[in-house]
Amino acid sequence: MLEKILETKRLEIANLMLSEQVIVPTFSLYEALKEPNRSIGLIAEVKKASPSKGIICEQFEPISIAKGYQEGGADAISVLTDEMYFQGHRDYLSAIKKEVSLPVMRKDFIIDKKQIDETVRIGADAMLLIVGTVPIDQLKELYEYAYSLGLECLVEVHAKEELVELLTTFTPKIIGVNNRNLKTFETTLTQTEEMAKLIPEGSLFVSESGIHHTSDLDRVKKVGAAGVLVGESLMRASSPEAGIAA
Ligand code: IGP
Repeated sequence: MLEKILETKRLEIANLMLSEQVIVPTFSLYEALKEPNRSIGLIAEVKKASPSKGIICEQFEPISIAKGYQEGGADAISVLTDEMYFQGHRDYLSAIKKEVSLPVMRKDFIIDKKQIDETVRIGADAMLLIVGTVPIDQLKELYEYAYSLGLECLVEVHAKEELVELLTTFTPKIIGVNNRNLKTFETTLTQTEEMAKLIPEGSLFVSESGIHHTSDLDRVKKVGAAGVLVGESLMRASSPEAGIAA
């Protein structure tokens, strides 16, 4: 699946057109996670669909969802911009950025500097980088390039080996542990618990995917997660605010 997605990205990159204007990032994801509204930071995700679940949200109104997240007390917003597999759009991010005063993170498969040039033009404050999508040295270059433009990165890993490889090359300020197994699509918080021990003191870490209950928050908080990234369970709630409250 990942290979298929990356193939699509390479085609998109070849056809990418950039506008002149750069929008300077305004809100820090790092700071938001460091001083969260609750005992653990919440990055709430605007996500219409996914390859594993299909359509998650029928009545998809990205701006009102993001506003609801803000009203509900989220610390940051994540917006899927991949069109082909997640039915996202970069215009959703640009529109949301204008309406909320929280850090907005671009969730996509970023494997080329050109996409980072695009990311600062659509109005993101932060973006996702995924270990395993490009060789680790290249990932480091992308990370440094993003920061040079004022964009923060959440660097995602799926396995212990990936985390070890990452940390021998560079130490991201924000590390995401994805609880989803990319082959089976199953999620388990054991993933976060096992990798937590390897996260360096100076980095914040976020537990991503498969978070549904307050007991899940307690579990990942206990092992030191600064934040969680939640998509599906908030998207399926009766309203974004109600989802966060629950
Ligand atoms: C959210 P969930 O299980 O709460 O919907 O997961 C988020 O972690 C997930 O969307 C995600 C993702 C990604 C999506 C994590 N890493 C990379 C696309 C690409």
